[in-house]
Amino acid sequence: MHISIKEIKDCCGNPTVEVNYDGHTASAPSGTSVGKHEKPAFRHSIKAEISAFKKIKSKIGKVNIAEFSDLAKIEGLMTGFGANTLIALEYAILKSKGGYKFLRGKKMPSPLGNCIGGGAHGGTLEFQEFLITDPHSKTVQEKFFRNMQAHKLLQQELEVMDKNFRNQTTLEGAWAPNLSNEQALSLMHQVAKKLHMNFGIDIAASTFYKKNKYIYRTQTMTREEQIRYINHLIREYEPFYIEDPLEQDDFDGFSQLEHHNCLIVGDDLTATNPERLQKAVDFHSINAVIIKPNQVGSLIKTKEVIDLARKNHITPILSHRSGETEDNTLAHLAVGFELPILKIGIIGRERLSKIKELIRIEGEL
Ligand code: 2PG
Ligand code: MG
Repeated sequence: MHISIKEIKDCCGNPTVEVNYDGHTASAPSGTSVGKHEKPAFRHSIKAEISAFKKIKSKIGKVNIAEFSDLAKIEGLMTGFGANTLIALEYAILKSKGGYKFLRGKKMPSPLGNCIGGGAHGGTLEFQEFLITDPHSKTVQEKFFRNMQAHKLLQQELEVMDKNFRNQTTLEGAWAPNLSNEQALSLMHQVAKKLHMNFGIDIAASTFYKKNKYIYRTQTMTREEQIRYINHLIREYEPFYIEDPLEQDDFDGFSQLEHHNCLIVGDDLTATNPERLQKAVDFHSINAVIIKPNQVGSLIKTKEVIDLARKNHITPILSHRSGETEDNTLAHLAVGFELPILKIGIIGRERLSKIKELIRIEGEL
């Protein structure tokens, strides 16, 4: 069987790997706001990892993969590797076995699209992402068109609100205006209401948490102030979704947020790691969790996190990374694992490749 590996660049220019397994190629993404509990993309240098991979590829080729759990045998051979090499290989294997069909799922996710952004992804807002989704349309294609409509409408609104707006975008193709967090929140609230859609935010709070304080451009907040502030934002703007509103180790703080009408989502908090999700369950920290296979660097563990979330009534949400490639495996994982929400961008080839594949799968189903 043919197996090969090569270095490529993701959309942010970061090095990553593309693996070819039996004629099927796949690659792994990487993040910009990387949580401290994530597995590193590469253990040593990417070059060292590529040559180590070449040494064991004949062993990999001999592993018989008849069902998903057989990937554990591949993972057993790759313990010394970083997240990206193993994920790229597992994605390529998954593709060679029929993608979503191999995972036996059939349900389409709702795309949650990134419209406005800041934080580590560029621009002046501290909050990293302002996202939108359409709860009413029936098909993925309609839902995606509605996300595009919101993205377009927001562009027009931003041209009026922000004199310095020149269509700047973040790494994920969201608009990067010169506004305050609350101006952006209020705009999202209005646009979502007008279009009968739901909006959410990824605060990515760890990116502006320094020396036990949340550092905003115009003020500094203690942990208690940040908790009160987030609860105020939930009441005032009614987002349906709020991701990483507190720093990545504050399991108890997450439990003090208002969970009744809002999805309180762990991303850096849980890092797609079964032990960290169990801790979040014990603390009642969250009612939704971000699933990013490259955070944990294993599809077997990713599945474990999804199962554990479901068992505890926590909504699993599959997510892209800021540094994506044009690989479309994410679409297959969303359908194959029947994840209800896919967090993804709205513009940019590396985002559209997943959406197009989802729409293609929808046609097939
Ligand atoms: C996030 C992600 C994706 P990054 O924080 O949720 O939007 O960003 O890939 O930079 O970690
Ligand atoms: Mg996040």
